[in-house]
Amino acid sequence: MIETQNKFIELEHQYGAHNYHPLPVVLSRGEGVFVWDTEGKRYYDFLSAYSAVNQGHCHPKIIQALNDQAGQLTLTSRAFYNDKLGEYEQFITNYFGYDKVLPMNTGVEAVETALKLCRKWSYVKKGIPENQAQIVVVHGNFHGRTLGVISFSDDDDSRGDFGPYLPGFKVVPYNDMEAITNAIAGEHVAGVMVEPIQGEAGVIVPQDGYLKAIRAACDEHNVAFIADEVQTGIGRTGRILACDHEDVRPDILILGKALSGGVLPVSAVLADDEFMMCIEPGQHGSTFGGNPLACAVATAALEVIKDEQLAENAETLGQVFRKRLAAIDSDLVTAVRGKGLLNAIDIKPYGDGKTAWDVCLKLRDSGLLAKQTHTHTIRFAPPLVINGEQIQECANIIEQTILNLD
Ligand code: IF1
Repeated sequence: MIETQNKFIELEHQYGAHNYHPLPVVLSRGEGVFVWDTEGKRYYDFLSAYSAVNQGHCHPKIIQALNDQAGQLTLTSRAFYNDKLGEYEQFITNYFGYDKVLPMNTGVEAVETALKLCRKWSYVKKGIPENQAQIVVVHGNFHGRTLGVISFSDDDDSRGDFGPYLPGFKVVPYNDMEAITNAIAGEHVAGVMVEPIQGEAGVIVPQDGYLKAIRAACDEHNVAFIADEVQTGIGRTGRILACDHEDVRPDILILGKALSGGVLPVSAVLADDEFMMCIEPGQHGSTFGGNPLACAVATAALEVIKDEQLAENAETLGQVFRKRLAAIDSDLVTAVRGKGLLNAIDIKPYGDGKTAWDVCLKLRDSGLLAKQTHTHTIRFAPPLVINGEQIQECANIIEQTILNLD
């Protein structure tokens, strides 16, 4: 039986780039909070494809939208109009409260788009001298894998041996109000981009008021506040957007991942006309950006979030879950943190140098899939459709696994 799984693993090893080191499990089906491996074993998915399946795997309403559109018209390119994009643009701009949207595909494409938009606005509207625009970013940032974006990463794996790097970025410590507000006041600053909660850095939740301080400094110095909500958005942290926890409205909002419910790559940049109208025809684009299939899927994915009150569910069950994690009676757990259903624990090395990876292997054996980040942290991010009984069952699995680590 296991040889079937090994066959799939060996095929990936032989014919695929080795740019990941996956947990040894081979999945073949997903539904709601569950995934199944090729042997038919069921797991709770506590990664949600890095928060792309907030609505649960293969949500019926989203799949229905996909199927209905797939046989009708999937792609026109933006060389022509179609009967899906305009209505989607009206829907999503009303949903998030912005004048306009620029539709893209992957998260990093939306991040690159936001950075270009910010630079363009700073030259056209703010009057920064050409090629002098500076964008403030923070230590521990993760915004994607393109050359431009890794240029301001301070993670060796993401950045090493990919130079030369894109200039025009100032990196300051995360969650340091003075550092970021001073940087925003600097010369030729066009914008500041942060994750409201840092995902890959290990679910780093900034102090209350951090986002408000950034917003105030941006207002004072006419700097664009760019929020990367690719991972924290669409209900994940207990509000529709993580910025909503501080009632802060970014100037440029970046969405991805769960914008499609994990069905196909859909991302978006939202902004008011002050910014968005700085881009003129021919100055930015994408073959698949805003395709009819993406429009149909993303509309359904966003409707599900509100119809099923998934942000509210994330808020309620996130509190229950963190309370359970904090109650685990083990000195191996050195920290519990998160918001909504984006949570993480830090695990001390144990046994003969075993780390969070080994804990994830044990969790897998107990029917729960999670992934470590940066050696000692395990991120727990189930689909937001999880219910109270299931969150308790999963807390039991995590607790029992940790209490029985050898
Ligand atoms: C990988 C995690 C990493 C993101 C934020 C933009 C993007 C991401 C805040 C780019 C993507 C993914 C990428 C994937 C692992 C995962 C990830 F934090 F979610 F866990 F790496 F940090 N902004 N995050 O988190 O979106 O282009 O991938 O659609 O690259 O290993 P993308």
